[in-house]
Amino acid sequence: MRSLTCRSLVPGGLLAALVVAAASSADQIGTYDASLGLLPGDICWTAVGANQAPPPTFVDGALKHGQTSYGTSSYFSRALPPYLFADGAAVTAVVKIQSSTWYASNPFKRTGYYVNLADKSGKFAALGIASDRILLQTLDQNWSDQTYLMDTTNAFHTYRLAFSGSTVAVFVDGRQVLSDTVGSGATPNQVIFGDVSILGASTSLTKSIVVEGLPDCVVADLDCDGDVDGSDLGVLLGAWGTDACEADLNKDGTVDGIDLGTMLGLWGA
Ligand SMILES: [Ca+2]
Ligand SMILES: [Ca+2]
Ligand SMILES: [Ca+2]
Repeated sequence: MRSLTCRSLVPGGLLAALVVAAASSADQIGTYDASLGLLPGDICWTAVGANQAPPPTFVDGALKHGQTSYGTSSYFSRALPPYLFADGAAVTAVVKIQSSTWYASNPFKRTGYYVNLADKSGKFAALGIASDRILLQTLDQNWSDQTYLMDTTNAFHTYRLAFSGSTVAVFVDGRQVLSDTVGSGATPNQVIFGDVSILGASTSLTKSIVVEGLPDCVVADLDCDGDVDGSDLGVLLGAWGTDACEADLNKDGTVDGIDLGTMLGLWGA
């Protein structure tokens, strides 16, 4: 379902700087900073949903995800290799909501902007941001919601979804406003963020996204299990000739012999 390539999003001359930046933050992955005027080279953007969302663009120095198609959930995500959260895992988004509402069709509740963390044990929580409220959602077969009413429009706010033991909390501009017990469920390993178009009118600007507390795998350890071996090779060969971002180790837009050479050079690491 990938619709975007790293090639189209990352100016090649700046890729090296991004790689260095990613390597220097051992417990941070998925870092995007609009002040750099760049999409992150270490994030593999993937559009998910029946209707593919358009590529994110820059507006006024921030990333604009939407507006996306009407009537079908569609959003940009990064699907990560299998991982388990380190204690204190968190995702922080600096977002300005331009338009969105919220939608309830029990047990599912959605808002226009969505941040989701789920690890391979099923540990799960999601933050939904609408123009008039935010929701903390945990998945434990049923959805449970904590709601905080606020006007999210007109200004950028810092939203932080943070795990601590069995608790997940939401902070807005540094102040805790919601908390709940961490959910569990069958959700795939994912970090998702972006506009959700289920409402048809979700648009926002994003200044930065930082994901913390996940294992920092070596570049060729595609399944993030601590070594580079046949299972990783299988992933790479399965993506051969495509623009699959996770397997495109040098982010030049094609999975080919260059990437294979990099993987073989790190074999067993
Ligand atoms: Ca591996
Ligand atoms: Ca392995
Ligand atoms: Ca490549």
